[in-house]
Amino acid sequence: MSERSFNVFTARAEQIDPEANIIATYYVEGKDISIVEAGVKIAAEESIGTWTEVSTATEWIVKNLPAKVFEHKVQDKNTGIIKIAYPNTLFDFETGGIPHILSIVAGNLFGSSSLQNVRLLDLEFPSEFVSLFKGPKFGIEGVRKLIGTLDDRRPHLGTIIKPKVGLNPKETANVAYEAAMGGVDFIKDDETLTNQKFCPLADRVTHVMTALDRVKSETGRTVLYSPDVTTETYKLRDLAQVALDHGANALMVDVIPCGFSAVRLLAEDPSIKVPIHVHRCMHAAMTRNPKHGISMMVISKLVRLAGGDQFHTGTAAGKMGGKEKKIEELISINDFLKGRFYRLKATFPVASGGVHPTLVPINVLTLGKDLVIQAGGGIHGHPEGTRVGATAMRQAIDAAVNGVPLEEYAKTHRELAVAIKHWGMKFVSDD
Ligand code: CAP
Ligand code: MG
Repeated sequence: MSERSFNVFTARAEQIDPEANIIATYYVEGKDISIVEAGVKIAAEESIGTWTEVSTATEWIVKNLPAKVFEHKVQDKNTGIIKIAYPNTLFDFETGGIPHILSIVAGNLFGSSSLQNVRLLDLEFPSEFVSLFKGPKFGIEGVRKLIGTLDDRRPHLGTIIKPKVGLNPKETANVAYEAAMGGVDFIKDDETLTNQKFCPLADRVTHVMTALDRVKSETGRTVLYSPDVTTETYKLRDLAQVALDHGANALMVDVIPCGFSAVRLLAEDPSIKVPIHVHRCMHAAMTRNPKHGISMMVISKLVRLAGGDQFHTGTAAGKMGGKEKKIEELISINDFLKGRFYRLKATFPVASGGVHPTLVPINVLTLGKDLVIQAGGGIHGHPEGTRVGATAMRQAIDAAVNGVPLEEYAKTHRELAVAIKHWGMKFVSDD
């Protein structure tokens, strides 16, 4: 690395003002280069550099625009953690928003031939950037107010209509009615269902909401239903309107296929007065490899900025994810979503995927009560059907929040006992 590059693309930590920069933390593995050299390559590529020196760089550019490596921690030879400060002047926060940020902090660098691996671990934003976002419209408190759990603050129970696709609108509504009568607070479409011919969105929402209105009149309970409006950006607002016009009291969108801006478009629209549930399908293409890609912490920060009211972050035990999945990472992500982040409301973390009653205690004990515990197969796969399956899940939640061992609670709660007998007490861990 030339001395000039070192001087242009590095700085001492005390020279970096977090209010004047977006700060990115990366895990890097240099190919026969040190992590500082790897960091300089990233800083150059993502700010003013390219693979060779150019005569056209003006004094102003070199003074004001370079990204700077300002912290590094070697883990092993050419492997370690670096922090890079990207000056606010590099961006137009108002126009560029999240897409533009990502084109820089998560852009060409992933393909650099100088790096064996690189993973974007975290992003820290200046208040100038965060102040442009409205964030979640409802947040945890707003969703709890809709469901009526502001006082008892138990975890919410959600379900995913299963089979994930194929039911017609009436059949979908029957499953929704049974799940709601069994005790679920929240019902979502699966991430692959939108407006297919076998279950058109408008019909589905009409039938499901009629069923949930019946639940309301029979039990007094409000149950949210989030139809999936995942579609092309230019069609998103109209499809969301179709769902709202037919009574939807929540909306769902797949953030990775649609983009963070799709979440923001729905969340920041003042005429959309329902919570936004955000599914993360496709995330594992970026998050699964512990050495390369983008962390769930980064994705979670962007979803909260964009305004997701509920977001899938994973389970303490379930079916998704692999050996690399770390519980402490999941806890830190959920703590971020629930914690203070400038003035933005909190986002409800969702634990879903392979969950059934036996797995409820470990998820509640590990992830806390400000949690949406979701089960698809774990409810609709109960030997006595959906309604009993939902009741068994609610019983497992009650046992967990009251600190009663599940098998003890099952002695006086038949639905739970049948579930435990069916799935066993050996919980399915992610590994
Ligand atoms: C869960 C689910 C969700 C997963 C996604 C599924 O169904 O509907 O999409 O929760 O995983 O299709 O697997 P089950 P994550 O309850 O039947 O597993 O929440 O980790 O993104
Ligand atoms: Mg699913």
